Amino acid sequence: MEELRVKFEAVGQGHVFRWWNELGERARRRLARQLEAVDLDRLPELQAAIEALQSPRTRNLSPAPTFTLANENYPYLLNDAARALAPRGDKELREGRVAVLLVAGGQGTRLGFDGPKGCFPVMPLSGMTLFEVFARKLRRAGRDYGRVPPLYVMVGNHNEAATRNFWEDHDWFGLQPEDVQFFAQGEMPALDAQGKLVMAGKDQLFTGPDGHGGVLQALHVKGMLADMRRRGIRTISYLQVDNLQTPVVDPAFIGLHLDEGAEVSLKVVRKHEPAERVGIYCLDDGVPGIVEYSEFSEQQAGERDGQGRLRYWQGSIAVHLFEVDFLGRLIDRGADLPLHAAHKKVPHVNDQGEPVEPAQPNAYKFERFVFDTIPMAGNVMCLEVPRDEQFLPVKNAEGAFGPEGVKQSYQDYFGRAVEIALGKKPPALEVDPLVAENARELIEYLKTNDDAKSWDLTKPLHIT
Ligand code: UD2
Repeated sequence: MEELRVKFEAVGQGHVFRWWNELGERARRRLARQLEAVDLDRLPELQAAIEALQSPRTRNLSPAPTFTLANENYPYLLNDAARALAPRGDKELREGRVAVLLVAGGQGTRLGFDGPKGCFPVMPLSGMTLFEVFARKLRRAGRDYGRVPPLYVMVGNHNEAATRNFWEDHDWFGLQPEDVQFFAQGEMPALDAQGKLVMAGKDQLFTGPDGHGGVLQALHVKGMLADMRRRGIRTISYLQVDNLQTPVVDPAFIGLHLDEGAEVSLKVVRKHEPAERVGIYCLDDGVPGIVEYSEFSEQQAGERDGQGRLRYWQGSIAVHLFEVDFLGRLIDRGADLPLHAAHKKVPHVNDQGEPVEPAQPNAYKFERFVFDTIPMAGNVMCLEVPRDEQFLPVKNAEGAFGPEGVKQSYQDYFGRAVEIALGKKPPALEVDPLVAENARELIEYLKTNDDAKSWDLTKPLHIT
């Protein structure tokens, strides 16, 4: 213990032992365990991340090349090149070389939901949860491609048990338990304005999830990358748990990715306003990458081309493909993704050891972003996709990306498809992901289903 104390004091962090003498045996052990896990050599890296937040570096940005859509109107068409490559993706799926990685380790603070975000009841009529929507999409992929891609779910320490129990209580939503794996990401401490580690209790250091970029280390440390290799997986389809409308696997996207020899690929949508809170795909000193919305200047975000269109229109929807070999190479060479600092409200204890819930941001939290792998990739492919077909995230408690806004957009989107196929749209609507994942599929299903012609469209319609 003395050794640990000396180490912390040497870097000006001796305050973490402030209440040591008052603590009982168990509390001491708990604190010691936490402190042993802190890599003090990394404190300068945390400080550098705070400095980068306070004085962002000037970037030499330019727009990045992107495969665009042939037709932006409804219903959308990918350009011929993209469509022609779908069979290649299809083959990868049939041969079992694709896995799905769902990141669900965030804290969902903005949504204000007390539980893992994936357990949020999102569907307008049945109240089906996000996790079940993803599981059903996977079952559907199993039907389409003859095998279900294995699912890896990244959770945080704070929601690991709740997430596992939820899946178990629901019998893995019809998936095979051996095809669903959960693994927890790492944690990072927080620093206050004086650069001191924040204490959440007299016997507890504050730590929070290390960002979705923590997935790189977690895949390795928790043996998931090895598991993927054992199963013959070459390509990972990476998704965020908040996006209700994303396909779990997309053969055209996978086909293009392979044809381009990309190590990382991403999907973008056209930003509908300069201030939209999505990362921007662009070139930074000629190198492709995503610049997070918080790190993009207002002036740059608003730049327009000769036709008045946003110069930086490529909003990332955080859907990626990663080659397993590429991630393995990053791990082998000990590559670390950069840390990003954010000024946040962090619960802590005051000088008297009493708990404080701050009303204003009081400390810096640190996260790594998975898209910082993009500049490290040998080749990157970016594909534009239709916004309302593939991007409908549940982010906030209210507004367009709040539960009500999302349910409305969802029903508007599928409602238009019902109207095209049956001539009228119902007052409320839900489509089982096992039936159709997007409007094109729904129109096809309705046009070939004779029963549909006799449905009562004056009442809420639940297509199962
Ligand atoms: C993310 C992207 C943004 C944009 C947008 C699209 C970042 C930093 N920004 O913004 O560029 O593309 O999504 O929807 O990603 N998560 C973890 N562990 C963590 C933190 C987050 O698993 O430690 C998961 C979380 O569960 C969620 C996803 O990552 O599925 C996104 O996290 P977020 O809500 O913090 O990202 P957001 O909406 O600011």
